[in-house]
Amino acid sequence: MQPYLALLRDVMENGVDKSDRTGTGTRSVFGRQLRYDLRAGFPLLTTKKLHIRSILHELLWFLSGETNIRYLQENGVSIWDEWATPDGELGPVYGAQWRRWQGADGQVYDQVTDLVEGLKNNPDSRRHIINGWNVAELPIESDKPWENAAAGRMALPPCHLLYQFYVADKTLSASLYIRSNDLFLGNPYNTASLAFLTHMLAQQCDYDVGDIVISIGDAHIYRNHFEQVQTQLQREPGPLPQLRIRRRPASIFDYRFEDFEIVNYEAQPHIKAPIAV
Ligand code: UFP
Repeated sequence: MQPYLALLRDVMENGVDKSDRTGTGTRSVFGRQLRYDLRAGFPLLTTKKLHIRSILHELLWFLSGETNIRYLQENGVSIWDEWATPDGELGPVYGAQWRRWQGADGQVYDQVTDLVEGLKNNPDSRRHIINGWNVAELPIESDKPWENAAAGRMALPPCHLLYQFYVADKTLSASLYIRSNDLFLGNPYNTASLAFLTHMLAQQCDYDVGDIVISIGDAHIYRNHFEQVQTQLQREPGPLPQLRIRRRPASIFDYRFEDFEIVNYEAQPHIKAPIAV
């Protein structure tokens, strides 16, 4: 996870202090890229224990096309609670765009099904894309995000918005564009989530895993995370864990939480930090 730690240092040393929507204040740089070779191990932070449960349940929830927080709550995941209506609705966030992008012609597009078909049948294609940035359904800027969901708009515009996949030598690589990334809390989650998704797609298509590449627009550290970042930078990273997937489900939509096992994950203690809403 050296690229991540180097980016934290880069932002602390070279970033610009900038105000932001949440009123917290950030130190920020624009345009950075992180690359991890999945063959070298599963890219989970070892300098701070991560909550793998939330990451995996959220990814399975995206893939199911769900946009109500019910499934997450049933599984003890609260990361989306702040944004939902009293009925738990979030409007057409990630899952809806991935599985049910509605065109102006009324046709509904399942980007994940199309992606898997394309990866299997036309691996050399340069069009293996999942796009979450559906302009017509973006939220209207508001200090009451749940009003957007109630009006059929996304409660939040996507942060991880453009996925592209690449096959060469029967090896699958993935690239993700994140327009805005909370480096202390968000980025390690986003990295692990992309790694899980890439492993799942590779298993479904009989490919090996290659690299994941994460490109970030506004890469920021919140002011109230500076101390935690210093603590983390003083820690020595350990060897990466490995991912074991216990069975091969019938499709990309049939994975269950219990199918995944992270082995040899030895991380240093969790570091608490407030989330900016
Ligand atoms: N954020 C991430 N990763 C995510 C996600 C959110 O880092 O996957 F959903 C952070 C980035 C930013 C905030 O700090 O949440 C979103 O605020 P904004 O929409 O103003 O960029």
